[in-house]
Amino acid sequence: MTAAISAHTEIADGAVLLRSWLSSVAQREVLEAVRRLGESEAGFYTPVLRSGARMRVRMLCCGHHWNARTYRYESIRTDVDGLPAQAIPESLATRARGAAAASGFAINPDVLIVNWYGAEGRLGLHVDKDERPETIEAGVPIVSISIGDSGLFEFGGLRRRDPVRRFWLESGDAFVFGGPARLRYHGIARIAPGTGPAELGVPGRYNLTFRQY
Ligand SMILES: O=C(O)CCC(=O)C(=O)O
Repeated sequence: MTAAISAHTEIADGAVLLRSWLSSVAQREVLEAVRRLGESEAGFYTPVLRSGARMRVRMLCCGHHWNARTYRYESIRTDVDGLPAQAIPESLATRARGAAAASGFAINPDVLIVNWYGAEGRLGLHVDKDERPETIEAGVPIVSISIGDSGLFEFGGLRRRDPVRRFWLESGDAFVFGGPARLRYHGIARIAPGTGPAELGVPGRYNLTFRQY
């Protein structure tokens, strides 16, 4: 096995792209953990927003469930099926801590949101601001890990109208944004179907965001 080469790129103050952070073996381990979560009773669902719109991504939350209607975290999936959120697998939490440390941050993740994008998947520009004010003010980062097809990531500023930078998040990449970048707008413009590593056999793109509530 050849180790993955990890390039560390500062995209903005507090925002670090760890290109090829995960080796192909590590990507497979993450994928297996995600598959196990997805096969559990409290698996993937399509969130419906309070506007009634269905999100163009399937989702699964661990640790705490993010309610798409109230934008609040809760212990059971009241907007889905009333099931308790699954625990975050320790093997995944360890990866998040490692990516944060490599980017100059620390996180004790107690929320994991897995997004599963199909070919038409996307996620509009938004800010992750539903975590506790204390952790946001402390600049505790969001740690994002991507597996499967590439996703065109949009990374803007602190205001919606600020210019947006676009770059592809590829399988095995980690992206960490905290400190002054914690409340920047971001989203996924589109997916490039069929670009994921063939040997992984991922149906689309998984993105894992680890947060500290
Ligand atoms: O899929 C991605 O890379 C971004 C995910 C995201 O922004 C989110 O879950 O809030």
